[in-house]
Amino acid sequence: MTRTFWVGGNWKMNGTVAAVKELAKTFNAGTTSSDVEVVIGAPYVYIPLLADSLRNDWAVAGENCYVKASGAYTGEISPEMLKDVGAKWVILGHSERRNVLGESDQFTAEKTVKALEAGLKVVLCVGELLEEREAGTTQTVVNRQLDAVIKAVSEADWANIVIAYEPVWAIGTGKVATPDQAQDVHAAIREYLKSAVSPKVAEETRITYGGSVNAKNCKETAQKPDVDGFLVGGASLKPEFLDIVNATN
Ligand code: G2H
Repeated sequence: MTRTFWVGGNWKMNGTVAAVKELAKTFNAGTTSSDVEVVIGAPYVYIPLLADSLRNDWAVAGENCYVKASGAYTGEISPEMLKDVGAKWVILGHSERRNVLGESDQFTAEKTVKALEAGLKVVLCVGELLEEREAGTTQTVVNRQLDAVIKAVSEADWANIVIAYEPVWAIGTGKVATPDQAQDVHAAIREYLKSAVSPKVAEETRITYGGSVNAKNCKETAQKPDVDGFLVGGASLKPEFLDIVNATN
């Protein structure tokens, strides 16, 4: 089967009302191929505005969520709330959640379950730190992060999960993984899904790359057989995001 190319923006903690309107205008005017799925992750407060302003063929994502639908959890946002204000996706397990906010593999897996139950699709981020890569433990770390989710969700749930492989040493550093480095880890992730979940899930799950992706470096990586798209941070706040969306053209 062919996996539909998937490109996500991750605005992180950036934006203003004016910038959201301006970016939506820029993206709405862009020509994109019909066989690419595009999702923009925005800070909670801008989701309703973005969902209202953005072209209908692109979707909006939250960048995180909590594990309860409602209740006394001051400051948290539920998957149900994200859905209520127009998000169709949520980014979970981003390395900034794992490494800056201290979120565990298990908490990420619990969030994944709750988000899927609420009807959101999930961008599940995994990736190793520089010292883990240098110690040769990249695949052990990535498999461990995946394992928590594999144990928590059903085989059918994988139809609503996109994996984003984001080596932490490449995030926001300008130090992008080479096309071969990305391909090697993506192929190993697919192999792992084959044994730990099923050959069908391995074949059908989109595995995207994130970490300093830009309009210049995306083309070659996009050609790799196990790279099914990108999760883009800094460059998703610029018009060049449209070139990344069109990376396979
Ligand atoms: C990795 C990526 C988006 P950037 O975090 O998720 O950010 O493209 O800025 O490295």
